[in-house]
Amino acid sequence: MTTLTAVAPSTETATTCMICGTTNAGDTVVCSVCGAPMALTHDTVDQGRDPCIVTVIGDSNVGKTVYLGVLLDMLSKRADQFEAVPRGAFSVNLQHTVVSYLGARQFPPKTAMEVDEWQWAYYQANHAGEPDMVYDLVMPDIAGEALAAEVSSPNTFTVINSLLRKSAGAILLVDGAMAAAGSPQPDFFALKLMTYIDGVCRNKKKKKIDMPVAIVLSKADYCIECSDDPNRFAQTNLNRLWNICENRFEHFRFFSATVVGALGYGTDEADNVIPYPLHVAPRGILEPFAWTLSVIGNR
Ligand SMILES: Nc1nc2c(ncn2[C@@H]2O[C@H](COP(=O)(O)OP(=O)(O)OP(=O)(O)O)[C@@H](O)[C@H]2O)c(=O)[nH]1
Ligand SMILES: [Mg+2]
Ligand SMILES: [Zn+2]
Repeated sequence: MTTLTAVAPSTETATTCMICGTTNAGDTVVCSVCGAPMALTHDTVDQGRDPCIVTVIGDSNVGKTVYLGVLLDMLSKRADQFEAVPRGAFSVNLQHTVVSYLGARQFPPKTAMEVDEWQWAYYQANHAGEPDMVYDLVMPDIAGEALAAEVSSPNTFTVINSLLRKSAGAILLVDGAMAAAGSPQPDFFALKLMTYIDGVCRNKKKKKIDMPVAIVLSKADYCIECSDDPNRFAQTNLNRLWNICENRFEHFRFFSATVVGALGYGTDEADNVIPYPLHVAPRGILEPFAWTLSVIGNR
């Protein structure tokens, strides 16, 4: 008869997760608690340089998963002279899921609230213009509801706090179509997130937050004013957000983005009206990312 015994991670080979601080066995691929790639810790130690974490944040249903999946796909296809190589097969999962859904004319499902269900992508990226500069890019796909919970009662999701503290830059998605329709929700949610970042990243020596934040008005296909002049749109429709950016952030810029060229509508089993992406035509996806990296590189 065989007896099975649970073996604790050996301290000799055990590795501490860079994001949440959990000790994992040496051969673990992703952290057992937060799902962060353990290669991140190994590479940081081996190469002696900090990883470049870019965090995509925003309210639930704003389009984070779709944006991130399409961005990673463009990077791995060498868009705009960027070259990105995935570190670990798990890094390809998010882009694979999003591209498969869009190819089948559907949007991907919403991200689960549980931390260990978030998909992380870890890529080594560089730009043809500066071949010596290699970015260890880490981009997790966070659930909007988890962000909302953490912002309203801090320490509900400690991983979000430590992730933002370690981030070199952030891409904040704001629903441009909802803001254009007069809803105050996008403005208030973005204001809360920026206030949260202000608290987490505050540096006593500097007056303003140094971390670059690219603010992306998503679903620009619904609303042409977002693309025409994102700054003017924000000053008019997202005035609270605009003001906190000016007051507290050293580097911020507004962009607009969309992934669809044409939408169709149908109903699900519960008779809810659902949009279907009939034609995928990404616009403005790469610009916020390229701007964020350029600010990080020049700091
Ligand atoms: N018109 C339009 N709709 C979009 C676009 N991107 C996303 N959507 C819609 O927004 C919905 C939510 O997109 P997701 O990427 O899942 O949103 P999310 O921010 O990841 O949401 P959570 O996972 O709940 O945090 C999709 O199901 C689409 O209906 C876009 O570029 N244009
Ligand atoms: Mg999502
Ligand atoms: Zn972890």
